[in-house]
Amino acid sequence: LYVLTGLGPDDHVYGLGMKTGRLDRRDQGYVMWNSDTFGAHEAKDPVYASIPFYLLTDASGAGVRGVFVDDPSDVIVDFGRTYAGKSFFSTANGQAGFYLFRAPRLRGVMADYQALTGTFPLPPAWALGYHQSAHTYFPAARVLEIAKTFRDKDIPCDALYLDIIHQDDYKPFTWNRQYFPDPPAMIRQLHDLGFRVLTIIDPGIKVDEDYRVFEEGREKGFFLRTDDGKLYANNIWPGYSAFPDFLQEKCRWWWAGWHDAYLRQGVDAFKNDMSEPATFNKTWSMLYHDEQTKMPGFLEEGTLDSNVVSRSREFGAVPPRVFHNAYGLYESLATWRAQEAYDDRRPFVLMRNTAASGQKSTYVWTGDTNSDWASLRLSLQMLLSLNLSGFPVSGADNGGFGGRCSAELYQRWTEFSAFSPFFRTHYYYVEQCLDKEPWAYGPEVEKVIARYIRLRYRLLPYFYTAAWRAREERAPLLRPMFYDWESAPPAYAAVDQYLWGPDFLVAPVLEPGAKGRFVWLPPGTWYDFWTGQQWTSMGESRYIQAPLDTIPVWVRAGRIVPTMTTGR
Ligand code: MIG
Repeated sequence: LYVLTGLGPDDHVYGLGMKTGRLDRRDQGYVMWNSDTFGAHEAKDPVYASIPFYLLTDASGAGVRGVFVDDPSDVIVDFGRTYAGKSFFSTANGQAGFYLFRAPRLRGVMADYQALTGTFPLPPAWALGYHQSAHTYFPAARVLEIAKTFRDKDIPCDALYLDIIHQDDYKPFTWNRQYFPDPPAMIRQLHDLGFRVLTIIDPGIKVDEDYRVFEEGREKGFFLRTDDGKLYANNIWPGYSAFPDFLQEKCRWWWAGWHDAYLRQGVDAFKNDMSEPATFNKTWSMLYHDEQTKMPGFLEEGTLDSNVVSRSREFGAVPPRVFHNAYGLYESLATWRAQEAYDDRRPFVLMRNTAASGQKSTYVWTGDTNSDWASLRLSLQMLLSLNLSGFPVSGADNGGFGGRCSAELYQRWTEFSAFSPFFRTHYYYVEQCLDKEPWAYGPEVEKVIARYIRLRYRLLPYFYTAAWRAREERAPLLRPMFYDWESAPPAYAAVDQYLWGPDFLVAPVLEPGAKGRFVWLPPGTWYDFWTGQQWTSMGESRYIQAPLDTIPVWVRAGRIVPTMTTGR
């Protein structure tokens, strides 16, 4: 299927969720193919998630259009990159499932898209607090030490994460008993200290006859097979591994059931990783189907081989090219269901890969970002775009995942993350990577980091309410300026600032060494959040001072900001 449409001279294009490049997708082209892209830079495509929904607007007030290509295969979209003045999408799948939207305003198209594909569930309140995570949080003593340090220092924090090293030999649903001899006891202590505990779950199940998850899955026919009916395996963290066929509903229920042991031990929620799905053996060398697009045709990241077949009662036999982008989405349904079936908690599933409609069972983080300034800027773009694509509760690893984060970047990034929807620090363990606990950079930096974490909690009643409203209104939580000022041309240029919820105007500092920055103050009256000074703007740009410990923030006049004390 190949659909070519005109692109007006003044059209702006937004959407596609987590993608690189500029927020305005005009003159850019993208491939939908969920990929494990460690350290993705600004020009890398595809990355982790694929949401083939986009919006077109020319800011004239003549109306906003939307396109949703309802296809989880390797859809290509292009907005004037290949043909000047023309936009197209194409799918190799040959399915003709696409939807066109039209509404007077952006918000109408966003609401209609979500009426079709779903609206995010309100997360548990703790999910909107501060979270701390690292690849290196083991053994139990280290986890408890981090938890106690937060409490000793009176720095609020709601959740700690255990990464793949908590497992025995990287086998999902097991514990490394050397590092974690008594998980329920450790989790009880963490609960007593006021933390939620999340564990990571990867889909790769080690091929090992002494491993019950593998044995059971094989017996019941729940793993993906090759086209000649053999069990399929590829190399990933545990070594050769089989992959659940999540398109089978029965397989999802079975997978959900394996979470019960964790839940009984006290685990509160889950992070799902590697379900692009990622594999270590690089397999498909050539994928893209449209030579006219001039898209780079090579896939650099490993995934399932092309001879794999999903076989389910629901969908029949489906090749991986077709189900690829939906694999993680179907896994998230199982992870969600496990929590829903267990008790009356609000489920929480954190994932980096997803597809359209994934918003019903997934909160998104932007994957393995670098600790550099370009990645901070890219993260803002990705979060704004996810917010325009139905995924408001999303965040980037605060400070970046891999690489050495400078003290300056760590502070600026934290200032931004405190005013983003999902606020979690997470980092890698390689030697080149510095620790990123709030106190890791010494007392001067700690003061700044702690101040922003505390501020986040002070403002939680406002932001939790904002989340509820975003759900009711199917609106973004991180709002690009043009969401509210659709007919003001500067709003389309001011993509390095945003509204956090409906009433906070935030202009993060995104450059090293900066002592301030230009901010477009939209028409109206604004209160400087720090000084209370009143600014009335006709819609002009002003240079605003921003010393290292200060992120420029204003509150809309005439609004009430509910706050709370944290007892700290
Ligand atoms: O191949 O589990 O994005 O958050 O810490 C890397 C280890 C695997 C990638 C995830 C990251 C996680 C890491 N994982």
